[in-house]
Amino acid sequence: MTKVTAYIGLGSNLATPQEQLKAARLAISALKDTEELGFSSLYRSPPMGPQDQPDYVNAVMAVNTELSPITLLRSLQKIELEQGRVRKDEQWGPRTLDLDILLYGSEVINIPDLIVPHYGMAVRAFVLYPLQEIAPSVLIPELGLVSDCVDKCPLDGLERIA
Ligand code: ROI
Repeated sequence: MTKVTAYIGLGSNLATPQEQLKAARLAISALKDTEELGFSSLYRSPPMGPQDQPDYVNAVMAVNTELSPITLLRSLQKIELEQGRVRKDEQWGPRTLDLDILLYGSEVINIPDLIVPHYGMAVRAFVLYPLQEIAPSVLIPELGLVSDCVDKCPLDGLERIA
């Protein structure tokens, strides 16, 4: 199998978000045929969507992986569940852990459970700014350079956590 560089978005706004992201980072690094290449700073961001929920902590992780996109997705969903994620009916409600495949090499993927590049990533400050920190010159298929997307994206209250 060939190795692909994938970027994963991490988010949490329940149950000590910084600890959730730390645990998720370890779990992702421990996945079969997967190694960590980079991890951004942590960022605090006001909730996008319903406002009656806590602020989020967000980060982006780069990995080299031999897992297929769908196997990577299922592995990330397992980690979400292991860290206590409960899927509720509310679409944009609070969550202990959200792991999204943002990019998988330069592939464009559109299958029932997985759309890559992640929809909305080009306009979400809490995705673009951490991604830019670890991969400023990466190309988002069909959207352009991360750094160009950042230039068009307001911070929306995003703050790097010292
Ligand atoms: N808002 C922020 N700031 N960060 C997130 O990770 C995040 N994730 C979500 C929704 C509910 C859309 N809002 C978010 O899934």
